[in-house]
Amino acid sequence: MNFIVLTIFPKMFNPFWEHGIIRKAIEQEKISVSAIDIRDFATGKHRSTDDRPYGGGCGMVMKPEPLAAAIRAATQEAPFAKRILLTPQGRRFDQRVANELAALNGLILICGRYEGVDERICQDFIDDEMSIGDYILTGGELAAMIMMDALTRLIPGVLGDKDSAEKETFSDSILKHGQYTRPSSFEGHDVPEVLLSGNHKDIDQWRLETSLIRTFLKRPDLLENRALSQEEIKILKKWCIDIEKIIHNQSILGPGALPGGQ
Ligand code: 4GY
Repeated sequence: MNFIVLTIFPKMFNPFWEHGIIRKAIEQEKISVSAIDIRDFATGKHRSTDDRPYGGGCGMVMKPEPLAAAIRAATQEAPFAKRILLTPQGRRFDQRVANELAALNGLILICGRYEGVDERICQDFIDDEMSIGDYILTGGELAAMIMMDALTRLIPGVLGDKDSAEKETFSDSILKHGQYTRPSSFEGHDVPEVLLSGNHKDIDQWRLETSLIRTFLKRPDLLENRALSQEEIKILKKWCIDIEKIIHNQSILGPGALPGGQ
């Protein structure tokens, strides 16, 4: 995947590109990255990239000419890349969209600043608008990094094989189970015994069950929008039966009849 970012702050991307998995992906040529400084395409004595809004009002607007020239230069470098403007007005970026975009071979990520970019850029020079969430940043740069980060880890060979297998089973719609490492007892809290058992069938079952219950408790919206597997339906039904048993016993015997009742 070829990422080209257009920004007035190209140096913001250096620390991001120089660390961890992203750095490794660049070194192994799984991705290539470059930043184009929009100011390089600005003309005039001050090389300004912003100007006052027509109609008045506070703040500045990103001028169209330097941005258009920068987008043209990027398109020449990567003719088939999709041109995306980062803005809260865009389509919401989530794991599903990430999976979709990770299959592309190039993205030109356009980072606005000030109060926004001239509307004519949005109309004629971009293919899509994307938002990373309903909040307003001071510029699109952090949003571009978030997209590159989420996309890079989906590219085959960037994470270990073990990780990618896991990605398929859970991916976009269920929360991850709890994870533990040594020591097996930490400040009075023990690692669940099944994880020490060495029984991989039991471990997989435990992981699926805890993933499901977590998702049900913390993010039920994710389950509602999910095509459940046979295995998952089985687990959910088992909980239903267990809960119904508890209610049934209470209604027949009454709470006072149970041990611990008064
Ligand atoms: N949210 N998702 C976002 C953003 C900053 C003014 C246009 C977001 O993607 N980008 O808040 N971007 C604005 C700042 C110009 C971009």
